[in-house]
Amino acid sequence: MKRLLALLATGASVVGLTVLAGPPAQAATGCSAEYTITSQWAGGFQAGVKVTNLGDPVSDWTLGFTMPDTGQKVVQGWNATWSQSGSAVTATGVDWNRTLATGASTDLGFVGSFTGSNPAPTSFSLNGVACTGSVTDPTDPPTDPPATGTPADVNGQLHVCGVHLCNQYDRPVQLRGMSTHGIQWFGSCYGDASLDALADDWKSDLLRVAMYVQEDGYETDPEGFTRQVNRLVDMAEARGMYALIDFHTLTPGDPNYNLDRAKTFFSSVAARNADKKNVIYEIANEPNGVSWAAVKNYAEQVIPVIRAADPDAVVIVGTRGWSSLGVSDGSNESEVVNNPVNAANIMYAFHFYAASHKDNYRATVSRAASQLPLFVTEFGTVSATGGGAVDRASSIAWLDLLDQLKISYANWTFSDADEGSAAFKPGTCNGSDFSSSAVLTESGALLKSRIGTADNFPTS
Ligand code: IDC
Repeated sequence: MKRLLALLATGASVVGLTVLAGPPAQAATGCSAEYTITSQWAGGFQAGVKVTNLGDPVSDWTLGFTMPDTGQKVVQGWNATWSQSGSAVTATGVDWNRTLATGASTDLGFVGSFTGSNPAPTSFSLNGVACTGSVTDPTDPPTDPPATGTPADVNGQLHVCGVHLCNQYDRPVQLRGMSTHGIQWFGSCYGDASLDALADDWKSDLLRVAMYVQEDGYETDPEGFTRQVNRLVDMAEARGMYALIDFHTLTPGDPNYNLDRAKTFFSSVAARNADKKNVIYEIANEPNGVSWAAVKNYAEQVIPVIRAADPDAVVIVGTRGWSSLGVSDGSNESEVVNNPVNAANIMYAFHFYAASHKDNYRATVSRAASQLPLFVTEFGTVSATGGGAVDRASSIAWLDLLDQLKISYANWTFSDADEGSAAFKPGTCNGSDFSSSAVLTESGALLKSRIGTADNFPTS
């Protein structure tokens, strides 16, 4: 459902408007607001608002609008400080989008609830100046010119800012990409041709390198697997993609079982890749059957090992219940919020499988996203077994939510495994075609279409 509202004003009033340059006799004011409901479910919805300043530059702004139905409430918003009093909603700019030049836009959004109907808001205003007028042509929205260069070139060294992943310009970014399957099994899927396709055709921002520790993985040949991981880091770097180094613990679920291996592995890969800008470390894929306290203890021992060698890289910590922020073990994000890992520049992993994990998991992510830096380092479009049918509706609801919240993701898997989560049909990796639609599964086609849209990474 897409509703567009656009409001234009040129005008006379200077009420509430901060003018940056030169005191004109009458400052030009005006805004357009493009309101879009990106998904809606029983009693809830997500909406995005693109605000464009059509007047003189502002160094501070507050957007106001009115909810027409008394049951409509903003539950949680992003990219602004949101509040609501009765039917009046306000959203005030935050550090990185507080200044809006003439013609500049910023994207805000919120998760809302409603009881009766859910009509589009009315009476949009910017800094108290009512924006009235005609409707913008939705086919011609104002956009920033696309940044040129690869994802790693444009964004450079990443860091965590607030709850977001930020680029070298200190602006939030969302990376969208794919995860390998277990590299001990699917090595033939990760050669030059397939990674060229991932970078050039899929326009993937990242490659997650899933290095299982058990199941014939790292523990059987630490040096060999370390070499394989480094090789894939280099191949991602050569194609301008980020590389997420995934220490793929799964069974046993207590990451402390692999603590010594993790220290050995991460001290080696962090030293070897310290000067690269494209590396992110994921220290435990899916803790399970273990308390958050035990996971936190593991993280607080492994992170210093990484920092000693590579001080500025982002580190991602798995969460309880197969990286469900505890939900799959009957808990929720509060155990992390109340007892966070004692380290800076870290994010927390959230995983889901769209056919198994639905509204209550999405509600958890919506809530947690304003309190914890989240990275969906793995998700599938199918059931948690990795197989079964693609749940299209749930997958799209998830991807829309992640886009709105600017949460980065990697999809399981960029492989030709004989299971519904694989992007390629079985046998594809024996051939040389990784680009045509003929080799894609339903899941692969869906993900390629989502990942391949323009990134529009901010560059200032
Ligand atoms: C699955 C693979 C499957 C393999 C199995 C056991 O798809 O081929 O036999 O692991 O190693 C996860 C895990 C991920 C799982 C995936 C699907 O991180 O290793 O892969 N899954 O079951 N968490 C939830 C689902």
